[in-house]
Amino acid sequence: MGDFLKNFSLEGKVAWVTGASYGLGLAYAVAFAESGAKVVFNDINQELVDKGLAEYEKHGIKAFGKVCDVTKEDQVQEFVAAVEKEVGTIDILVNNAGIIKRIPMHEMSVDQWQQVIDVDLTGPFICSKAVLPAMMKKGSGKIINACSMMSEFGRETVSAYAAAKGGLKMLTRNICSEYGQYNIQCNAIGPGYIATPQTAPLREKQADGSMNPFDRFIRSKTPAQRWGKTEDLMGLAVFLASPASDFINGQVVYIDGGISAYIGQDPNNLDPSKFADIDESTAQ
Ligand code: NAP
Ligand code: GCO
Repeated sequence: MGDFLKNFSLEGKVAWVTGASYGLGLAYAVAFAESGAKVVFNDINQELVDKGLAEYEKHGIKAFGKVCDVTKEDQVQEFVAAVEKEVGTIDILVNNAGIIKRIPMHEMSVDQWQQVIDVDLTGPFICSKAVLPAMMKKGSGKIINACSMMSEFGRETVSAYAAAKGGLKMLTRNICSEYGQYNIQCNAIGPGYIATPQTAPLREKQADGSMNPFDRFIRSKTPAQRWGKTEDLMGLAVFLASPASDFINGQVVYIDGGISAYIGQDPNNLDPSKFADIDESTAQ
């Protein structure tokens, strides 16, 4: 095989994944490490950072982890300075940290709204702003944002999250527009419905042991009739972090099993016996 595959290597790169103690962030970081990168990550408290370090250790990865709340600019600036001192300049940033609050909008408090906007939209602004100067000086960089189906579609009870993820799509396009001249690419991953702790409530069985109606709904909207697994997204994350994607900029790449292309079928027509069951213990 020729040298072409080297375009997908992250050898010698420093990759920062925010909120990466578990879930999609952990999967992205493991993929980056296995592609040659040095992985740095933050999470909201030491317990989660320790949990993440242990998980990386299980994968044979010596990660750099530190407590940092992405909504606090002083903590983010301190984190970036510590990484630059102890690991090196950050080449790749994945703005993965995120929260969701599922509350009917007319019942949502401004404080609840603001918490979601702060983490899901202002956090990516703060973290991107912190890494851009060094990327501009270096003349290269990759910023990957965690968009969502809710960057395109709405649904009941997720108004703040949809507004944040819609805004994050435009922030992705604006970073592309303003910093492409420095050979910095900013794109977004747009996952469908992936089995992680964030979506676990949507799969919880009902009191009588029957399937959660939302679980059945999402399978009826997905041609493969299954939820995504975190490993389904690892290849795209490495691609967008690698030189192979240097001419892709400002794009949201949807990795949703076909949800955004499919009108869906009657949930009552589904045959649960054909479902590829999710092992919730692995839906980390
Ligand atoms: P998750 O399981 O909820 O993990 C999110 C991580 O971010 C957690 O470790 C969380 O810590 C951390 N975090 C939250 N607030 C933070 C803050 N202020 N500073 C630093 N870290 C913070 O989420 P996920 O399912 O892996 O999703 C990861 C990203 O992809 C999110 O942005 C999500 O919106 C997006 N996404 C997920 C799906 C999906 O189906 N799962 C689909 C589309 C997009 P705590 O445990 O303290 O909250
Ligand atoms: C929800 C889910 C979604 C997913 C994801 C879909 O309540 O509808 O949590 O928002 O997290 O964003 O792409």
